[in-house]
Amino acid sequence: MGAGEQHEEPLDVVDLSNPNKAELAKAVRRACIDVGFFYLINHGIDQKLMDEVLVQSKRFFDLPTEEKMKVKFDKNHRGYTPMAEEHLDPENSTQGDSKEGYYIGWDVSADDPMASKPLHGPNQWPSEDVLPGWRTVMEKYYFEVLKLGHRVASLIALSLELRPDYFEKMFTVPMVVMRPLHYAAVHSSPQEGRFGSGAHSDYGLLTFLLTDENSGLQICKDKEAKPQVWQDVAPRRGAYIVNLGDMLERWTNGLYRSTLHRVVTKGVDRYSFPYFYEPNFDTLVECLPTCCSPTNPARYPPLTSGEHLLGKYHQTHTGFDVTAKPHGFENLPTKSENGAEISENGAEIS
Ligand SMILES: O=C(O)CCC(=O)C(=O)O
Ligand SMILES: [Fe+2]
Repeated sequence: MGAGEQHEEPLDVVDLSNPNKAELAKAVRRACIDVGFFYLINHGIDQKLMDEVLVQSKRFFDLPTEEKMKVKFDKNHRGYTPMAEEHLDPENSTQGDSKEGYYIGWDVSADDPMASKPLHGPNQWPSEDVLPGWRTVMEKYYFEVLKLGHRVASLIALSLELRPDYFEKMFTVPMVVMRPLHYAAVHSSPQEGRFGSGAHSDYGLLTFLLTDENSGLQICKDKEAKPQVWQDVAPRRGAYIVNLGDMLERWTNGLYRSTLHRVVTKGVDRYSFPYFYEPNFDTLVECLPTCCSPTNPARYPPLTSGEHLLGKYHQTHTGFDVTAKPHGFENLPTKSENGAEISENGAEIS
């Protein structure tokens, strides 16, 4: 196969119905080291609920723009992001991503002291008159997948020879965010720099991706390869496509991979529903004890989960004002000339 050509990548399958935890942890470890992506099956989320959130998501995106703009995303990073608002890979694309989305996070009421933190606050909801029942379905899904996130995080901990509850205390007011997405029925053109989603790696710990039956997701296992080779990841009904984010790559000292991916649309509308499982704002992301040693010292300086995520959103959302809420971080990551991210202390980060 010629350079740059695409072929389908059969991902490892992790079957959560396997009662043998050690076997499961081993399968997770292999997938996380090799690709950073796997299919998750028998995960316990009802297929009907998975179908229903996609139906409800389409109902929202079918609304007139004027109606959607009533819940346009706010300083808390919740609500509607219009078509092309996000620009995930400005270096290789000539325009914003051909998608619209809707951020739903942990609901922190406006009078809660936590609401003063960046990326925290009340969710926005379309009016019940316009979309009756929408909020109920979305909230149900949010909490069901949250439980699944805890199960998989516990497996990740086991796979790293940590206590199964290692990550538990980091999820009391988590920055878990889900984001229904609608991709426009246009043809992406990598040659001309047009993408559904530009190339990126996810920011946080784990992503649970639900998609409709339309293909489009591609991964690039070796981001340094020239030219890059992109492989299709087929949708698989009933399964989640789980992938790891930069925070976990950093936490594991580069052992687990946060793999580059993008979406190339094929002229049909496409709906997907990523669920970003991220820890509390103040969680310290510091090399895990089982991932460094005197011969393999920590490669990244510690930073908080909030600092990490704020920097990421800041880089990719044209409408996100990182200064809208005080955060006390002066060293938000910026792009270096070669595109790698650096923090102000000069360290290159993932
Ligand atoms: O829509 C997809 O298949 C992928 C979406 C994605 O990668 C993201 O939102 O981070
Ligand atoms: Fe992604």
